[in-house]
Amino acid sequence: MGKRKLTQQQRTRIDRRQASRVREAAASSPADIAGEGLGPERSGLVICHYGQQLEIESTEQGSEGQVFRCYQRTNLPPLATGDRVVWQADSDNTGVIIALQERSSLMARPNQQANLRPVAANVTVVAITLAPLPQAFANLIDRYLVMIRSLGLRAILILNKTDLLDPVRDAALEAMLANYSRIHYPILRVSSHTGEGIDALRETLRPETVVFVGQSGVGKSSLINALRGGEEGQSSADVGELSTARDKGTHTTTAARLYHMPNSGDLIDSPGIREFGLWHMDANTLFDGFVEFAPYKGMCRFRDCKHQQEPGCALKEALAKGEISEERLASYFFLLSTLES
Ligand SMILES: Nc1nc2c(ncn2[C@@H]2O[C@H](COP(=O)(O)OP(=O)(O)OP(=O)(O)O)[C@@H](O)[C@H]2O)c(=O)[nH]1
Ligand SMILES: [Mg+2]
Ligand SMILES: [Zn+2]
Repeated sequence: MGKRKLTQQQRTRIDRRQASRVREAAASSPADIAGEGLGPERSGLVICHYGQQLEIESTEQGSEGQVFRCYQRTNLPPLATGDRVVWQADSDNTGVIIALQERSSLMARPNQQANLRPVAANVTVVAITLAPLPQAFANLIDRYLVMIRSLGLRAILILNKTDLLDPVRDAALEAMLANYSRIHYPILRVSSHTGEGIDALRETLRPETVVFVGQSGVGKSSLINALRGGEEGQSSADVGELSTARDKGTHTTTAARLYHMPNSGDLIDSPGIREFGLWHMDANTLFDGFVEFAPYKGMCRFRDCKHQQEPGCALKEALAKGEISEERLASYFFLLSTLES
C-alpha cells in the first residue's frame, strides 16, 4: 500500500500542479473536452460525492442553485465536497466535470490503508462536535486539533446535547473542556433539541464554511438542521437513532454534504468516525499541533531532547509550573508513539 507522508504544503502544491495540468489539457484538446453533445463550460460547486457520482450545484448565472449529477474525468484528482469545479452538461441534468479550481484548503482523513482521502474542500473552520453521550475522548479531540492545525484551519469545539448534562456524571467532561478553554479553543455549548446556544453558534459561524466532524451520534446532522432552521421546502440532513447498531460502527451520515445557510456561510456535514490515525504526519508537525507547546519549542538544553528525563527540558519545566497540562503532554507522547518512524 502506498503510504504517503505529505505535509499540507506539499499537498497544496500537488493540487495546484494537478489543477494547472487539467487547465492545460482543457486548452489543448477542445475537441475531446467539448465532446459531442456536451454544453458550454460552467462553474459549479461539489455538494456531495458518493460512489462514482457527484452532485454539482451550478454557480453560473441563470442556472444558479440547480443541482446536477455528474461524473468526473478520470484525469482529475479525487474531488471533495466544497470543491469548485468546471463542468459541462450532458443531457437529462447530468454532466461531466472537466476541471478542478484551486482549493484554499483540503480536509482529508487517513483511511484504513493510511492513504489520505479528501473529505471537504475550501473550509475555513472545523467544528469538532462532542456530547455527553456518546462519551468524548480527549485523545480523539487532540488528533483532530493536530490535523486542523497542520492544515492551517481554525478549530472550534461544540458541546452538543447540553440538555443531557449531568453535573456528577459529566464532571470529567467539564474538566476536559476546561483544559481546552485554557489553551484558548472556543467552546460553544448547545442543544439541537432545546435550541440552547443555537443562535449564538449561528452568529459565530455566519461568514464561514464549516465542516462538522466528530464521533457518530454526537448530533452533527441534528445541529446542521437546527442551525438552518426548518425552512419550507428545504432538505434536511438525516438524523439517526442512538441505537445498539451504532456500537457496530453504523453511521447515519455516509457522505459529506454541503448545506447553504439562509443568509451566508456553508455547513458541511460529515460521517462520524470512531478514530483515525496520524501515521502520515512527521514528528515536527505533530509537535506544532499542540499550540500551547509553541513557546517551549527549541528551548530545551539539548537540541535532541526527547522531553523525558533530560535536564533543562523546557517542556517538563512548563509542566511543573502548570503552564501545560499533564493530559495534553501524555496525549502528545502517545500520538508520537503512533507515527510511522
Ligand atoms: N438529547 C439530545 N439528543 C440529541 C441532540 N442532538 C442530537 N440528538 C440525538 O442524537 C442522535 C444522533 O444524532 P445525529 O444528528 O444523527 O448524529 P451524527 O453526529 O450526525 O451521527 P452520524 O451521522 O452517524 O455521524 C439522534 O437520536 C438525535 O436525535 C440534543 O441536543 N439533545
Ligand atoms: Mg450525521
Ligand atoms: Zn525537552
